[in-house]
Amino acid sequence: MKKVLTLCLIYQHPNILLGMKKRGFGEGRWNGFGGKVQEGEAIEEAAKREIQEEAGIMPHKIERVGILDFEFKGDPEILEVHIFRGHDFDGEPKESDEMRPQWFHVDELPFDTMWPDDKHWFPLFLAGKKFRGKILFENSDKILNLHLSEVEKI
Ligand code: 6OG
Repeated sequence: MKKVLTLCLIYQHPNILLGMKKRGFGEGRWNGFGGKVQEGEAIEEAAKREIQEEAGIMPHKIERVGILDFEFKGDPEILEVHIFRGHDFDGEPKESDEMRPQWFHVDELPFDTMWPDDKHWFPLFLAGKKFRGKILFENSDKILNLHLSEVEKI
C-alpha cells in the first residue's frame, strides 16, 4: 500500500518558510506545506494546491528535488513524500486552520521540533541537491533505519 504526499518548501536564501502543524499528522512540528495527492491530480498540482490552502500563497514555479519513502514499523502503508522547492510566490503567508507559517534563517532551523528525518536531508535540500531516501520509523520520534542518497535526476 502506498500513499503519495507532497511537501513544499519556499527557500529564499538565507530564509526558509516553515509552518507549525496545528492538527493531525505531525501536529506540534515545524514542516513544509503539503498533503495527500488527490485522485486524478498531478503531483506538482497537488503541491501547489496544498501550500495555497495551508499558507495562503501561490508559488510561481516549483521544482521537485526529492522523494522519500517513509515506513512506520508494523504499518504496511508506505508514505511516498515528494519534496518541492519554490522561491517566488504571490500573496502573503498567513495562518490557516492547519498551519502557522513563519520564516526561519537556515542557520536557526528548529530541528528539535521537526520530524527527525529532516536534519538528515535538509543539508542536501539547502545545497540545491536532488535526493532519494527510505526511512523506517519505530514511532514518530525514533528512526530505526535511514538510507539517503544524492541523485542526478528525480
Ligand atoms: P497531511 O496528512 O496532514 O500531510 N510528512 C512528513 N514530513 C517530514 N518532514 N517527515 C515525515 O516523516 C513526514 N511524513 C509526512 C507530508 C502530511 C504532511 O507531512 C509530510 C505532508 O506534507 C515521517 O495531509
